[in-house]
Amino acid sequence: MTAPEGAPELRVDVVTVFPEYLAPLRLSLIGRAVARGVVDLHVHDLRRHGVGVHRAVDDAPFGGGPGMLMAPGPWGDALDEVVAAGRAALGPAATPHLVFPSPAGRLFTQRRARELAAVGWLVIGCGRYEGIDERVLDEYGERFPVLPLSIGDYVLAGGEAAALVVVEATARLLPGVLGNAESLAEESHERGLLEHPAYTRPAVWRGRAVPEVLTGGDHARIARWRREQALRRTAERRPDLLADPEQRPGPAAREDTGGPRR
Ligand code: 6GU
Repeated sequence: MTAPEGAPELRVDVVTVFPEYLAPLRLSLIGRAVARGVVDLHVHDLRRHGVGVHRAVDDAPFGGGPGMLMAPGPWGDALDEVVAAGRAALGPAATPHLVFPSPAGRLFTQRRARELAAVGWLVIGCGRYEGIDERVLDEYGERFPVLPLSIGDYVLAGGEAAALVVVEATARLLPGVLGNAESLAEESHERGLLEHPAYTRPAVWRGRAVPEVLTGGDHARIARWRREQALRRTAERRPDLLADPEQRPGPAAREDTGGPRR
């Protein structure tokens, strides 16, 4: 374990009935940021606020229907405690952004990750079962920014895997988390395009040669080729990105490659 370097860039509180699910955040790149204190990670067991001998956190939905919902009582107690502990550490005026992973949320994108990387304090409430009683979001939404976020158009068994995704995508954008070896600006989604294909040695593998442009040393031509490949790949795999004005590559992306040849 490394000694803390200074004030954390981001405090992250995760509330869940499966605290062990968040263990991967202690590994690899994000684990290093946590160990160095760049990310101040706190994982809380919702079950501590459960009701009765069974520490129940769920109940049947009003109005009927399949499955169980997470009841508001345990969530209110847990979130009040997390907010109090965070303010004790960060100051009485600190404002958490509350993220609720949900297939019914707005889509979590690279843009949203960049926004979250700047907020200073994230509290992530992981729902299980059919979700969380809506009044929890209404209640905290009167005091704090509340963001129901979906990581894609499919259904998970709970919010924990999505919380891993949100924390990893956000934390790697914090200053000092990526080393020189990892680059931000060039990668997929940072410029509204998928990344171009990439190759390393050997120059020929199983009879397959690396595209000759990459071994020729003409850097302007290489930049042009990569840009064309990124556009072609995006058109094939993700035409929705080219149609989306929020995702469309900006002027900066055009300038330093000379733009696509048409
Ligand atoms: Cl954020 N949560 C759950 N439970 N399912 C999802 C999701 C989130 N995003 C896509 N599916």
